[in-house]
Amino acid sequence: MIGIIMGSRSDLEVMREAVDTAKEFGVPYEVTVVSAHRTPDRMVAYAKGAAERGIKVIIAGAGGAAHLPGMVASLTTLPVIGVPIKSRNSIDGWDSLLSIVQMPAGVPVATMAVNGSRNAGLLAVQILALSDKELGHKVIEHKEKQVASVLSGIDAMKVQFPNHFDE
Ligand code: RP5
Repeated sequence: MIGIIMGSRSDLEVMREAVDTAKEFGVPYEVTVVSAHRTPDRMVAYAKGAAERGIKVIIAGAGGAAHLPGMVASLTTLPVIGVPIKSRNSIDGWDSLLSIVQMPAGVPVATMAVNGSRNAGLLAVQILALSDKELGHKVIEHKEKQVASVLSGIDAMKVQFPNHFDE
């Protein structure tokens, strides 16, 4: 249901969080390498065939001159979430970020933070949850857990700084 692709196997370290998020929410996913530069024909075949295979949303991570998310978005009507990767050929992540975020009008790519594959996974899950009630409940539970985790951190701080806490 979620197609997770990346420009190189070297991107997997970052993209693993998107995979882990799909697993955590029990959403089926496929994960593979599709390079816009090195395997352009594979990229076209992947993007054109994704919807037919049952993919509902694509997460595409790439570093450096990161054409993959935009090119894939140009070839499909599925929503595409782009993850700029700070790869070894990247200028601190800026090149990847700008390549992905600055899409011209007409071909949107939902761009995450640099190396933000956790949020890419969560956004994909939220998109799927629009038409899946059970998944929607899991998203709500996840949000509630986050609130509880922040609140317990605040309690810990109160213990650490008893006289310096403003309620
Ligand atoms: C991009 O170039 C890939 O997405 C990767 O982030 C970067 C480096 O690729 P490798 O040289 O490590 O294969 O196309």
